Amino acid sequence: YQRNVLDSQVCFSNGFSFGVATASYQIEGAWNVSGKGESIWDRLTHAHPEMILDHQNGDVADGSYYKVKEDVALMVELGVSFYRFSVSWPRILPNGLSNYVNEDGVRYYKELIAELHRNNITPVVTMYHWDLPQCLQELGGWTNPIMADYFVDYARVLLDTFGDEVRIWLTFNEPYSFCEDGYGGLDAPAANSSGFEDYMCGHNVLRAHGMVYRMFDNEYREKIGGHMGITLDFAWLEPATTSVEDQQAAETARQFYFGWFAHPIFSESGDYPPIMRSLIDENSKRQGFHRSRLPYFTSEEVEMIRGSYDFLGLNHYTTYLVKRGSQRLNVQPSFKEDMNAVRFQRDDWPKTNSTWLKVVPWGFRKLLNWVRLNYRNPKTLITENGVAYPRGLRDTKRVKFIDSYLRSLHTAIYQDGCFVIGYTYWSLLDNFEWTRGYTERFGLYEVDYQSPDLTRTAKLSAKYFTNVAKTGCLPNNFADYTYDTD
Ligand code: GBH
Repeated sequence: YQRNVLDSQVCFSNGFSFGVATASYQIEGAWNVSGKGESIWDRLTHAHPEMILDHQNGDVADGSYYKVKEDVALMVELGVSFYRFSVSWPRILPNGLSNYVNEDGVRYYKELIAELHRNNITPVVTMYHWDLPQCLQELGGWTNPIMADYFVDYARVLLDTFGDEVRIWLTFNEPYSFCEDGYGGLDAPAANSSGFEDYMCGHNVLRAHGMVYRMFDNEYREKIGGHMGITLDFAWLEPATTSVEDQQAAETARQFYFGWFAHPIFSESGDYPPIMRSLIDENSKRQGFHRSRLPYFTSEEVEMIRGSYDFLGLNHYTTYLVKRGSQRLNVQPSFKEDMNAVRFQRDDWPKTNSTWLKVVPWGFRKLLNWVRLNYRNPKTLITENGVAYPRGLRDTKRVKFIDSYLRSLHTAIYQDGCFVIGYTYWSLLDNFEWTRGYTERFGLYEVDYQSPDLTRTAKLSAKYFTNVAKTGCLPNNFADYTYDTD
C-alpha cells in the first residue's frame, strides 16, 4: 500500500461526529437478574443452543450491566462524541406491558446516561435492537397488529423516563433483519414463514414506527426537543453484469431489501415500493390467494408513516452482486421468490471473519448516492459500520477496513453532496454476534471471555479510531497503524 506523502489530508468538517455502538443483548449479560424478563433471544439461545455457532448465549456476554464506568472510560479514551446503545425492553418492562416498570432496569440506564453526560458523550438510544419480551412473542410477536400499540406504550415509558437526558432516538434497528431473519430465517423467534410472517412483521413495525414518531412529534418534541429516526440496514446491491435484465434485478432487489422499509418512510409518495407491491400482489393471485401476502396500509397509515423521521440511521457493512433469479411460482412462497433476484459476492473480494461480509468500500459511496437520489438526500447518521477478524490486538486489517470505508464516505459527502452527519463504528467491544455467538469479533476493544472480569484491551484499531475521532481527519501516515509500533 503506497500513499503519496503529498496527498492533502482527508478531513471531515467540524460538525461531523464520530461514535461507537453496541446493543443490549449483545453486551449486557445479567439476563435474569434484578427483575429482568425473558427475551426472545434468551429463549432461543437456551432452548436451541445448537442454533448458535458456538452454542453460546448472552447470559453473561460482556457483563456491561456491571461495567458502566469502565465502558464509558473506554469511550473517553477513544474521544468519541456519542454512544449508540439500545434499551432492553424486557429489562424495563419484564411483562412487556407498561403497567409494571422494573426500577432496577431504569436505574441501570439512568446511570449509564449520567456517566455519558459527565464525560460529554451524547447518548443515541435505540428502543428496539431485537430483544422482544418473550411473553409478547407468545401473542405472535411482530406478526400481531397489537404489538404496534404495545410498542407505543413502551416508547412512552422510555420518553417519560429518559426524555430529559436523551435527545437522539432510534425506534428500531434493522427491521429487515429481524423480520426476514426472525420470521423467515434462523434468528429469534426463528419462525419459518418467509413470504407471510416476514411481511406481517414489517407491516406492524412500520405502523409502530410511524405511531411512535407521531407521538413524539405531538407530545414530546416541544417539551424535550430532540430528534427521532430509524436505523435501516443497507448493503449495496450492484448488477452482476451490464445486461438490462441484471440491472433491473438489482434495482428490484434494492426495493425489496431497503425500499421495503425506506420507501414508506423516506420517499415522497410513501407506501411500499410499487415494484414490491405489484410483484407480491401478482404472485399471490397466481398462487391462488384471495388477498396479497403483503398487507395493505390504509391511506391514513400511509400518511402517518410517510415522512416520519428527523434523520435516517444507516447501517452499512458490505456489497453484493445481483442477478435475475429463476422464479418457481409453484414452490412455497417466500421473500426471495417474490423478488426473483439472487445476490452473491465475488470470491476475489477480500474476506473477513464473517461469511456474509466482504470488504467492498466503493459500495458505500454508491449506496449513499442511491439514498440521496431516491429519498431527497435525507439527513443521515451512519449508525453502524464495522468488521470482524480473528482475535488479536494488532488488527491492521480492521484499520485498513475502517480507513477505506471512511474514504469512500468522505467522497460521498464532499464530492457528491450526500448529507451525512456522523459515523458510528460497530462495535465498541467484541460481543455476542447473534447466531454466530462469540466467533465474530467486531470490537475496537478485545474482550477476554476466559478472564473472570471480562477484561477489555484496546486493539490497534482503537488507537487509529482515537486519532480519527479526535482530529476529524484520516491519518496521512496510515502506515503507522499497519505495522507494529510498540
Ligand atoms: C448488524 O446487522 C446488527 O445490527 C448488529 O447487531 C450486529 O452485531 C452487526 O450487524 C454485526 O454482525 O447468519 O451469516 O447468514 C448487519 C446485517 C443481517 C448481517 C444478518 C448478517 C446474517 C448473516 N446482518 N446477517 S448469517
